[in-house]
Amino acid sequence: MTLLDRLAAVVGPQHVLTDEALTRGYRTDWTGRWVGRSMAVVRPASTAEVAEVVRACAAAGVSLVPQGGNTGLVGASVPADGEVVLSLRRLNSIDSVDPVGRTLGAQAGVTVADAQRAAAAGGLMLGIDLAARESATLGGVVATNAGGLRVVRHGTTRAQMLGVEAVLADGSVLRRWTGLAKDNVGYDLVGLLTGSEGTLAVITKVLMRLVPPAVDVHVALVGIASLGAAVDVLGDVVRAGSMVEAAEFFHADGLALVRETLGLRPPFPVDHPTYLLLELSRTTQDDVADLLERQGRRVADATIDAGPASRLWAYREAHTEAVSAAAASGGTPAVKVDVSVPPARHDSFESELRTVLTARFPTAQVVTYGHLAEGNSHVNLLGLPEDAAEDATDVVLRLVVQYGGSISAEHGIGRAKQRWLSLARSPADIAAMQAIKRALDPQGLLSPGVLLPPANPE
Ligand code: 2HG
Ligand code: ZN
Repeated sequence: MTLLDRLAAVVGPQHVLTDEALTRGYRTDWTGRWVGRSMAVVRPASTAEVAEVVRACAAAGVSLVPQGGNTGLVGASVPADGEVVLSLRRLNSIDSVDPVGRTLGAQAGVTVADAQRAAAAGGLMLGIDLAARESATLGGVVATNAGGLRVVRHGTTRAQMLGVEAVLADGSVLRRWTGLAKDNVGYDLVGLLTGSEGTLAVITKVLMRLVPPAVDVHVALVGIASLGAAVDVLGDVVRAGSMVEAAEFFHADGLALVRETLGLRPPFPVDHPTYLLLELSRTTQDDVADLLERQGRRVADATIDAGPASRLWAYREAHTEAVSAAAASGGTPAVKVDVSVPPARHDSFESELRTVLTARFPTAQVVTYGHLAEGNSHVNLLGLPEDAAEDATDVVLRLVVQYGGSISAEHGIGRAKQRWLSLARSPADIAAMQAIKRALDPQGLLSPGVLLPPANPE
């Protein structure tokens, strides 16, 4: 029996896709920058089927790439050179919402938006939110330790994790599923699999904590002179004891792209260099207005809406789509570099970045936006010649390191940043990660070339 026959026997022939046209969407990442070859796309419907698929691939010595909603931006969810794509999207049921223990248990292919709706129906909230919520899956956000819009309030995905079920490279099923806030037995394998980018196991189920819902929410969009001024305003707002649910930023050039793509009206009568979007809870319109009033001339203009304030959020959330539309009209995908720096140095980092990049790559348009509280800039480069992508990424990442920042804030390393790992982690650290990889996946079957260099054959 060939591997394809065996896979078809496990999941049903209609769930083993080999046709180039049918597999294309699974082989191409969201940015269009990463397009790979795949032996087949396999779509199991249960943990048992995932385990069988992994066992069959292991026996045949064929590598696998687990994939959720395929919204990742670093090439980690698509194959490179013939790997089987293991799509988890059919594992899409929510097992439980426990309003007393405040947990949600769900299969890996449940979308973030569906999990949010289930949590809300139980009177609670998922601590994770991101613009790709309707397509991104829980397994994917766990595999990447995604950040998103609510890290300032609830932390990253790792901070939401109570348990996980995952299929290891030998087909065995690891399950940590107590749901207890206090459970201190042994190594933190749940934390380890969170952010492992598909290299250590295939996540099949997740048990996440739920948080109290944000109430009396107001959103302010603030026009401001600089990123530094935005950091200062946020600092004052935090020190005033306000409950900050989100703090985002973008600049005039990004807003222009968003307005063009979505056909939106400008938020203010005049443009401002930078915009701060603040979401606060347990507050009133008047309190938010007073808070901003006290900022004096730092705040050039502001508009406040009651939550969910989708009209104001659209200006920030549509940036990814607007950049992608602009890149498509220019003919090359944008170069996307997700980084973080200490917030106090964020403004000088961005200023120096623009200077350095435009001096070296005169045709580049540098569009940044991101999550202010974590000093997290999404650096998007348009108008770069395709052969300059690596060099431009190198310039960004080296500057980030000089500023004491991280070369991956929330998107992961994937294939995109693999060659820069040693900028961010010491040899001893990388050796420890490689030892873990070898212990859990001795054949190097899972997502080869993602995060770590592919293992040398022994
Ligand atoms: C966001 O914050 C996402 O909108 C995507 O992390 C970032 O488009 C990007 O570079
Ligand atoms: Zn982001």
